[in-house]
Amino acid sequence: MPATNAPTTNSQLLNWVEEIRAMTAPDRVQWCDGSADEYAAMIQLAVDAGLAIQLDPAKRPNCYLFRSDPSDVARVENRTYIASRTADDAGPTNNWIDPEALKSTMRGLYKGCMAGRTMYVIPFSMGPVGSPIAKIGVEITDSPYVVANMHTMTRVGSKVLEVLGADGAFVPCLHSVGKPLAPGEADNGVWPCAPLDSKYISHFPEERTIWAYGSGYGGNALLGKKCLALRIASAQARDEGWLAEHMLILKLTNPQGRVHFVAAAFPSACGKTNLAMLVPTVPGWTVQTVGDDIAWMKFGADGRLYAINPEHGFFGVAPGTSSKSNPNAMKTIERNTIFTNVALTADRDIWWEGIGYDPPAGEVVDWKGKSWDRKEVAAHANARFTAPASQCPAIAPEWEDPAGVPISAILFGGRRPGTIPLVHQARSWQHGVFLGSIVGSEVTAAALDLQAGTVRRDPFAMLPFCGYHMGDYFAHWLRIGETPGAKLPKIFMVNWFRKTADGRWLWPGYGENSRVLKWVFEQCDGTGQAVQTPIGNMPAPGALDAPAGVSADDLAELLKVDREGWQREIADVREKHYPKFGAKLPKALWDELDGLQARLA
Ligand code: OXD
Ligand code: MN
Repeated sequence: MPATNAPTTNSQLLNWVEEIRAMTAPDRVQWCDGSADEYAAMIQLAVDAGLAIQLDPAKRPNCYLFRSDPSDVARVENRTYIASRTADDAGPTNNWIDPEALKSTMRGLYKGCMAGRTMYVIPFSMGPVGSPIAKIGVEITDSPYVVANMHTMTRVGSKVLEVLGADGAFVPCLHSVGKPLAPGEADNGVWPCAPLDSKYISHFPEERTIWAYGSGYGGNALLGKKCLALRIASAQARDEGWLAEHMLILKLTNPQGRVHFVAAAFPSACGKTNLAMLVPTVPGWTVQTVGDDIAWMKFGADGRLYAINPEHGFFGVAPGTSSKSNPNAMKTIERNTIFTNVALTADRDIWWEGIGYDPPAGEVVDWKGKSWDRKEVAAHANARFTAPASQCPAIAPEWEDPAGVPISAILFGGRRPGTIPLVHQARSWQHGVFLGSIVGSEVTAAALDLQAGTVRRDPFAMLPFCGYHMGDYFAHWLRIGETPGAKLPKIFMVNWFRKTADGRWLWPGYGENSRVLKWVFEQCDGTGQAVQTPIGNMPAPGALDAPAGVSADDLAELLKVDREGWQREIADVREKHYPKFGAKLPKALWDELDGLQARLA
């Protein structure tokens, strides 16, 4: 019986573990303590099963490479469900199934699904253990890969059970790879998962419960990240008056040592991790990292919003990461890192497209485990590194402060070759919510039903991650702005991705983005020089220096109000974007759209 050696007296937890054990029928149950020995044991199991390869310890100590099944390489949005009691609570932009019907289907899948495997019980904290902003989850999984990744991405172990106590609340997170083993069968080098049409990433927001089945990869399987810290937490935040957001958090210090903390939301693939770890080109300024993907923000006694990064590591996209794009990330992954779906070099090191150097001589093995033919990519486009945040050379000393850090500015951005200027500041909180609601990113390659060159709107970068109706989510943001005594952050929209008509980048990006951060800082500090425009405040002439290679004309283009472009933007929002949210789209946002149109006329 599992309960006999369970390291907790929490009866809700014990009952749940027993219920899942009876349903999934594992060979054994193991309670995870979060120790280094446990991590090493998980990795050893994976190595023995032919699922992991140790990299050269002289070059990359304690680093391992995993290769997933080619069908199990990314989040599966079309298999991700928000099973709230009514379809209207999930809203038109989430997949909804009746919760009882979904549970009945999934119980059928879970029945006996852990046969031949160990069931691991992982108590974890999202946020510093015991922080008033943190939340406890418990993940049950049959995957040693998940256990090892959860060690890095969350705080796992006995301390969490102490805080949970005999009657504390936790979010139950159930996960199985969906590949039971017959007697005597082993994985034998084959990444275990289920076929696409039996994968389910299910959320029950009223019950604060997650059931995932069939995928062993990333956000589908490490349930603390997108599932708990965004989809379930966003529903909790709505009910409790705080914010659970898809945002990085950075600390910005000026040459005089003054500090402002900034949170920023960008859709996937817009360089959030790079911005969080940016090395400024402006002399005397520093950027330090608090988080690269998720921010939980609550009001402090002084009326400011305080943010924590609920995560404990980085699950970053490897391709494109280089000493130029992100030197701090490259240093972070020098040791104690799990790599998934990158290429393996002849000298047993990692390699990927955009790493900034050619692979050394000799055979390169691609992410599928085949000798690389140099025709297809060597690393999968969504190959990842899982590395401890504490290893980041730019980690901010406050990153584990249980009180969180006070946020002065919130940035929204996306990849927009035209219209959206380099930076503009919202005129008010309500206008800022409007800007968040129209965030979009250019579709860069024709994919399925998406047409290259069109804008895909991803409001607040939360479209795949909001656990309830997006119209209600906008209303929640507006309500936050009406909190009595609130000293709200200023809101900005940024765009590093402007191009000329013939496709030339207007802005170099990377470290040069510090010039924009500097203006944002000055606006927060009351020293910024700004001009009012119909779209909001923008840097006054001379307030933002052009970096080398950006001509005065380029800068003028980056900072101009493109009236025709904005008219097209307004028409797209009015005709195609806002109608998606139906009657729940707050009137205040229609008013903002009308107001913008009138100011531009
Ligand atoms: C992520 C994403 O994996 O946003 O962080 O897709
Ligand atoms: Mn993300």
